[in-house]
Amino acid sequence: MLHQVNGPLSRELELETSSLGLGKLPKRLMPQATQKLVCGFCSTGCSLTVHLRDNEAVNLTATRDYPVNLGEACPKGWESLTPLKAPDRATTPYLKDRSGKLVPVDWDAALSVFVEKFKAIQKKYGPESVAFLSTGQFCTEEMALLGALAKFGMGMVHGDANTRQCMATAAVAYKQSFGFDAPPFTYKDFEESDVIVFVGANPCIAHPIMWQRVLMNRNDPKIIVIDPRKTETALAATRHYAITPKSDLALLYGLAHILIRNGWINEIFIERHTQGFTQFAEHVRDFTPELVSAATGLSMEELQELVSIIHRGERVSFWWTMGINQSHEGVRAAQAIINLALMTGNIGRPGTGANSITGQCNAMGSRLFSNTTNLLGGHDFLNPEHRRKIADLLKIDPGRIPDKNSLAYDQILEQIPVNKIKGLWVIATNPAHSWINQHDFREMISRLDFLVVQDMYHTTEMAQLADLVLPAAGWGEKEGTVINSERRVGLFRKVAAAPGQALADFYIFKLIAKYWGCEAMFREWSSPEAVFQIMKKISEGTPADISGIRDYRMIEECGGIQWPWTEGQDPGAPPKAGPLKERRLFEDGRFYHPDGRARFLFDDVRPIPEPTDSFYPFTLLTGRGTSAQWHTQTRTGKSGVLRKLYPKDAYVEINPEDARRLQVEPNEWVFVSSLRGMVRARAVLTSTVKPGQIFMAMHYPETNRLTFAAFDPYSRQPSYKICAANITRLRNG
Ligand SMILES: Nc1nc2c(c(=O)[nH]1)N[C@H]1C(S)=C(S)[C@@H](COP(=O)(O)OP(=O)(O)OC[C@H]3O[C@@H](n4cnc5c(=O)[nH]c(N)nc54)[C@H](O)[C@@H]3O)O[C@H]1N2
Ligand SMILES: Nc1nc2c(c(=O)[nH]1)N[C@H]1C(S)=C(S)[C@@H](COP(=O)(O)OP(=O)(O)OC[C@H]3O[C@@H](n4cnc5c(=O)[nH]c(N)nc54)[C@H](O)[C@@H]3O)O[C@H]1N2
Ligand code: SF4
Ligand SMILES: [Mo]
Repeated sequence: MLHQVNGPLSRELELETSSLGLGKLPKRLMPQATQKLVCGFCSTGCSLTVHLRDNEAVNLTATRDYPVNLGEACPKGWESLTPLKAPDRATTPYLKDRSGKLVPVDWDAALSVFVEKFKAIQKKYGPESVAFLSTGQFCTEEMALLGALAKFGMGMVHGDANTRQCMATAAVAYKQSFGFDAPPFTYKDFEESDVIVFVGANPCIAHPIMWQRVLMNRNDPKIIVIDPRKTETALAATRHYAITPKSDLALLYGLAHILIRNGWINEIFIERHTQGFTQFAEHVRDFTPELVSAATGLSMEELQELVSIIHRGERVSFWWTMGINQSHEGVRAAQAIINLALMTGNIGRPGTGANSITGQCNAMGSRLFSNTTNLLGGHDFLNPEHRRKIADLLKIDPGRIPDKNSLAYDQILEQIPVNKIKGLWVIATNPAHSWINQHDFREMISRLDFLVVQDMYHTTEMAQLADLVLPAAGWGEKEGTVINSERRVGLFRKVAAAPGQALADFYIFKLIAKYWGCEAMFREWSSPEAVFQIMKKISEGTPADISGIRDYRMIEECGGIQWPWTEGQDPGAPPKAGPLKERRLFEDGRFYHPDGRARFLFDDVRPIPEPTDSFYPFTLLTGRGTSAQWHTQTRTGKSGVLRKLYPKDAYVEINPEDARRLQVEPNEWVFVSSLRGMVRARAVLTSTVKPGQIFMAMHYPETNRLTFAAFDPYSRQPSYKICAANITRLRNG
């Protein structure tokens, strides 16, 4: 049954379309009885089917015939519609008044102030003095428009995204090793491996539906988990190796050492498809089992056993997530995983690969198209040919494209107190909770002349610091594409009207272009789907070529399409589209470096930045707490159902032995402190953490008041995962 467009939906679309001269409501936006769309939380990219009645989304189910989730969804997915209706949605723009209070204003006032303030800052301090920080959580078309508007239209040079907190390490590692930022796998590999190695990843909590794919593996696979904590995933694994935090690099070099010593390597693959193995073999010669055992806390037998399992596997896949990426030496650790896959020939075949699992629903879109760490579509700001190519495609003056790279996230922040950056525009991220070391972060932010926050809610920690809040539509209230962990381009669809005057980020950017006076540059960028056509052209001839994806309908019909999909490739007849369903990279052994070879890259192991001492004797680990919580909880915190599934208060996991020594009782309030500060949390006694280690979930604002800002030198990703901390009892204090 088809439903009519009712009041609010048509009013909003009218505003979006008429104010921008976008013409009539396209037929495909007309609501239907059900609408499939990709989930807006994690990078798994499940498809959800929204059921509509009288043009209202009334229910949601997990889509059965989608190749990612096959009818499954996790609690966040099931509860996706609830956060849209929260009472603290930003329904108008808000401007800070003289008393420091955010008061509602209309769009015209908001955008006039936006332009006036940012232009004044640029005039006083130079064009580089305004920067943006965006996200991996909205559509690729929105990322592309924002990146182009900010850099080519508004003259900014510096812009980064929360993907720096998350994926920067994997992106740099792949780029250096493979010649392009290209996760090689397809989810089918979870089902086809006979050995599955998870390093610093807890998919039972963080990617529950990927974990379902592991459970569908019929080869009785050996599941290996390398994590200091006995996580939910470790509990379900064949073997858990509880290494000393941040000893991954030593461990991985040690495994390579034993493999080489035993002759358990694939010489043919190494010879034909790689470069640098001899030097690498030389490097790992020092990483003897004795040394590695001391560094990792694993016994020599455990090391031998782990190597034997990898050797005996015919299809070994390696998967890593934040336990590797968030590290002071994350890039080299990720590459040490890549090296293991290369030297054993475990890449390019079913059930193999050196596979980085992404985090947010569109981390991959951000890596390709946000115009932050690289020029649109994986191009290079420093390459004049690339700048000319993009300028020609967009019909703009090449001089408008910056010929230098953006500063990284932490460097942007550091420029604030020294008056180099004075205006900041924060979009769809909440760093006043999620950025490392909140004390420093807030100090830097307080030195801005003007802070704009664009979010669904006016109550986030970041919005509360803003001078101007722009109200954004969220998932389900707009359309566009997102790219999941296995490079699958999927679709967001509009199934609900955004509340009040909130607008899709896409149309906020269009309005800003108009107020800034550069709308002519974006005439062709008239709708998300028009931008998708531009992205296709930009991608042509690159490893992430999507020129063969005709339009949104084709994406829908095929159940998402993995990149690359090149113009002229035969998709088969939709909806069957057999060859489109599951594809992995490097089946021909050719990598993206000009010589076609992957590189072995390595470095010395470096000491951890903040070791424990007698004042701070505990290693504080951080990460995801439950499958019902998402990051800073601005969305998942709005669902009563989800709230029942996780602890209300910040909590700290302590080993019972330590608790006994400190006389801490279960559920007691304790102080957790680090050199950055002290917070209160409830004690949870559990042997999932080892003695001397404690764990806090990132979903509570307390956690990043303690973390220590150290960074990987290549990726500049924060090393969130460990710092030195102490526990004291409240009752004594
Ligand atoms: N429910 C839920 N799911 C999510 C998210 C969410 O907020 N909630 N966020 C999404 C996002 S953006 C991301 S990036 C992913 C993150 O997904 P994961 O990376 O799987 O989750 P984390 O809990 O951050 O970290 C994984 C593990 O790293 C371990 N670890 C800590 N230090 C080390 C170390 O030195 N070495 C090793 N080997 N392991 C270590 C931790 O103990 C933890 O169990 O989850 C995504 N999915
Ligand atoms: N200690 C510690 N800290 C961590 C981590 C850790 O493991 N340990 N993990 C890090 C990682 S991997 C990540 S990815 C970050 C995540 O950190 P954040 O990006 O700060 O976390 P979110 O809560 O997802 O913030 C997204 C914001 O965007 C808003 N939003 C959602 N959809 C839209 C939209 O369509 N448009 C607009 N304009 N706004 C929208 C939400 O309301 C929310 O305020 O946290 C990092 N912080
Ligand atoms: S696993 Fe991820 S993509 Fe799937 S329903 Fe849950 S949050 Fe959404
Ligand atoms: Mo992330």
